[in-house]
Amino acid sequence: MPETMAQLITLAPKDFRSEVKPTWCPGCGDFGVLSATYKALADLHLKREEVVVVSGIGCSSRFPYFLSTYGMHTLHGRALPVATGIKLTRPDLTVLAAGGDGDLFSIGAGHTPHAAARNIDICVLNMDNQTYGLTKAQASPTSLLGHKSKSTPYGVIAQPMNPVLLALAAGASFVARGYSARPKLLTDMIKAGITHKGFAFIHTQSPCVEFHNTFEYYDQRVEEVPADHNPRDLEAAMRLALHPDKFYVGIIYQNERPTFEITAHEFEQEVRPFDGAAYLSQFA
Ligand SMILES: Cc1ncc(C[n+]2csc(CCOP(=O)(O)OP(=O)(O)O)c2C)c(N)n1
Ligand code: SF4
Repeated sequence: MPETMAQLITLAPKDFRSEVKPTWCPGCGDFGVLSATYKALADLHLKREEVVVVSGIGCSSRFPYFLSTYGMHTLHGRALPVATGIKLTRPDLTVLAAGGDGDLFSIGAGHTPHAAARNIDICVLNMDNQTYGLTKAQASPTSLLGHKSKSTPYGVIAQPMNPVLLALAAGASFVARGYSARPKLLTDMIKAGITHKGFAFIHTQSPCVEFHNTFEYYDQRVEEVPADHNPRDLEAAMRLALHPDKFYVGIIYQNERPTFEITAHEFEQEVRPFDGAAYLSQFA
């Protein structure tokens, strides 16, 4: 088919489904994030070969299998360094990183704030179910105080991490929240995050119906970001993130600054032109 004809074809959400049927439990919140991603990619008129989805390990990290785009299921906690490498090498691609609260805030917690600070242009889909679903429900860094699990039979005694506050404090240039049970809003957040030039962090409450079903809990607490909220105001964004009872969904913060791949490229070109032959001669 001529290139021009191929360009005219717009893919439907179903075209982003792979042949692999999701292995998640029926009702798992991650289905909502996956459908919203199919819809967002189709709405943005992206082609399958223009997108790479990278993940770590966990139920949520099975994400790349279920998309017909390029994908990489890496090591536990290592989605962001791999996604960063892909974006640096191929800045033309849309790079998504998918992972759970464990993957991004336990074992991968060393990478998340640094990727945000660098402002690498990738979009992170964090599916937070407040537990380690894959390994059968140990407590995670976002489990609430008192949460009983196999690893905390008397209840969690540590304060939970606040992923939205952490992303804001680390310097993410786009921070949004979604909820699996609100697919339309979640699709809009994913579209906005992909379109944003810089590190986009989308925190989604995505309940684990098998071990820690919090749908009812979040149904009672989820509220849209107030209409008069200014997403460029970092302090106002932090106040929303810190609200003790409400769980604000929508764009919490957005600002523009140079992305890491552009700064790195300019550095290579202007500050330290790379002499490949001289570099290799050190190892001769
Ligand atoms: C190096 C390493 N340590 C531990 C594990 C075991 N492990 C697999 S998934 C997981 C936690 C997953 O939790 P989360 O990222 O929240 O994903 P969920 O399954 O809840 O979607 C752990 C501890 C592993 N696979 N590799
Ligand atoms: S164990 Fe929980 S997180 Fe994993 S697929 Fe089942 S419902 Fe989803």
